[in-house]
Amino acid sequence: MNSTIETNSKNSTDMFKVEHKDSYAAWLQYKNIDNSALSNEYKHLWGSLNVLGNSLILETAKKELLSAISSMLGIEPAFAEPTQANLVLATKDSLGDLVDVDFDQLNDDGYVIKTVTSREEKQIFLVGKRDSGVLYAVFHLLRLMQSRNNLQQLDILENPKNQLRMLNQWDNMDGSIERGYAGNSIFYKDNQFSDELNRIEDYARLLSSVGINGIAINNVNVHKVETNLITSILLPKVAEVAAIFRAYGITTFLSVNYASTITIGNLSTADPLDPEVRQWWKEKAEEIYSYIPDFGGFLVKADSEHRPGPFTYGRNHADGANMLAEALQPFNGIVLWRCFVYNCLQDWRDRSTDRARAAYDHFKPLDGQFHSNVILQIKNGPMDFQVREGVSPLFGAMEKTNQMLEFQVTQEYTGQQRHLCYLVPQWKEVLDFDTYAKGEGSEVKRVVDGSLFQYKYSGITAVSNIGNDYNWTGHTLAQANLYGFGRLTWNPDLAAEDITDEWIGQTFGSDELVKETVSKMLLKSWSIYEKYTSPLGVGWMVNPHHHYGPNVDGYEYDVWGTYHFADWKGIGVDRTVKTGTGYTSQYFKENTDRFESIETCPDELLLFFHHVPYTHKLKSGVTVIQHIYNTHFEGVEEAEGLVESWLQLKDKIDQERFEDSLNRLQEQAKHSKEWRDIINTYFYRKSGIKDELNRKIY
Ligand code: GCV
Repeated sequence: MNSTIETNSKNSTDMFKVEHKDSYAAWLQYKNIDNSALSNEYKHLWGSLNVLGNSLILETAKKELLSAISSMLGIEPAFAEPTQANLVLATKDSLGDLVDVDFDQLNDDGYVIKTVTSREEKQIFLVGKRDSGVLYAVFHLLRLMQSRNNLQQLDILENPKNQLRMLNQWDNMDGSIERGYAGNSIFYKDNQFSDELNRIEDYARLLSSVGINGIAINNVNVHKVETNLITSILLPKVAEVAAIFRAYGITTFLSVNYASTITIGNLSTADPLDPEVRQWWKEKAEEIYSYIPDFGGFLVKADSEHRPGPFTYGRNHADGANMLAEALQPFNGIVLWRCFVYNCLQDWRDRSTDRARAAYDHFKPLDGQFHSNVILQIKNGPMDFQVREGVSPLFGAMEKTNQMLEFQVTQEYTGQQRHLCYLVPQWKEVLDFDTYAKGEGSEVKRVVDGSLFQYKYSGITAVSNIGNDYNWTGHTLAQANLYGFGRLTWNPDLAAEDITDEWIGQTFGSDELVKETVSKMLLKSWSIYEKYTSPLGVGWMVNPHHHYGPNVDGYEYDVWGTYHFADWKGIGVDRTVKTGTGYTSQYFKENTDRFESIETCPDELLLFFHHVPYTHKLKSGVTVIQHIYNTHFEGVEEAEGLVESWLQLKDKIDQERFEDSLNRLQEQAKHSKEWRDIINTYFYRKSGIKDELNRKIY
């Protein structure tokens, strides 16, 4: 079976490139083009090259282009004068008057790709406002080539919709990854930095190819060892990693321990209003920037799940974030302050404290109090990356405070990369959710791209799903989640189907059966996973702590709690204003009304918002209990269908990727039965209501 194999040897990256070539290359396959007509056509277009300007990123762009062309076409373009070269790479500053580009239409990372046919030879210009745009243009062109597009006449203009397009690594320095499902960290091993820098560079290539421009390289739970990342002991190593990412247009950030002043600073307090504490952070920022002049800033988890924070000192989160923001300000650094702040030890019987309310309750009153270089980082839902939950009502609720959205690419609650669960459709629903913050058309995507309230900083980030497995993501098909996250972050308006096709074409080639089959599998997989796991938005029902496998009453903490409030009569969390926790009032009126009423609340979120009897009839016409039975039977059948579909591709995909995925799909199909049986039995015993179709419930 694939995957977490021993990767301790120094040369594992080099070995993977040879022995696991296709798995490792992910979507940057650059396979030889064996269609000779097309290959000749491309060769003619790529005969010569000129790169105008000098910079690290332009060097990267050239390197990527040359290696891809050599691998796909077996040629090395010759150098030619800018007026003659088939391919010209240039920035606003270096282009001169070679071709007409309206730079006012481009944002900082934007680019154009333009064919000019007026000269003797056809020329293709890849022009960015800055060098990062040129690199993105190169990856765009290579995407087109990998998908075997006609490149005769190109006229493309692209701007990323989001300014910050980031990933968060939850990697610890001992080499483990919190919620990692693809081996160990590529960054650290045995409390040291890894010396396999080429692996990090290959990761940078993958990220840059989909437009990612920032990365926080350590876990938001910053333990003792990682607190030292901001000391002179480890900063030289952080700088080495930052240099690799810099060449790919990616800025490096660190997660910091809020109480660093105590842990490493010899102070007795971390009170954000204490002058000594403030001074300590200012000096710390200066020191960090002396190693990494373009350091991005700090990512902070405070007052959450036992992490320290300003509450200890009777201060609020604006006090905490602003202290760090002040220290970073002189260097243009930013603070990514997480809103995942809640009391994990709360007793759920006290219905006035609803975890879903926490982020809004803590942060909304602070709107306008944060410095301009603070961004609030908000998880897509108010709970915790469930297979289905409401969208966080904090989006759009803070007109005067920069916001960014946090997704989870790593599949913590969605099958841990042992089950197929392609999350692009879920993310699209979140991005398209209308907050009504400024009336109709105030979708989450417009909040976090900064356009709704003209935020200074904003964007989308996510917890990464990669590790040191030879295929990066454990489940080969989970590579699609990383790809899709990047593409969607670049442009949230891209259709899920198009992103999926792009990924398949580049990863597996252009065979129609492969394309059609894999696309269907991916696009249905979230719904399949939802069917056999927790129903109708209620969430959880997973084993506590590791979050894999069914456990209906599973609860994390040593206090009273279930997440679903099921008894013999009914199930669901009453979050209404009228009779419940009042959470629905945190939305703007249109959504409050929609979710508050059982009549208008969408079926798929019914149990997230309401406690109802098992006999309650859904809009679909079936009762809640019958829905639970039906979907759990269907989910298993469909999970089995995924195996059947994949088997059709046996001779069309290389053996390793075929078998790796087959093993995982088979495990999923088997495991889905366990889910079905445990959930169905639990609710049959609880409710005493039989399945109308008399299927066997164990
Ligand atoms: C990094 C959930 C996860 C934790 C994670 C936390 C967070 O609770 O289970 O592993 O901690 O979210 O997002 O901070």
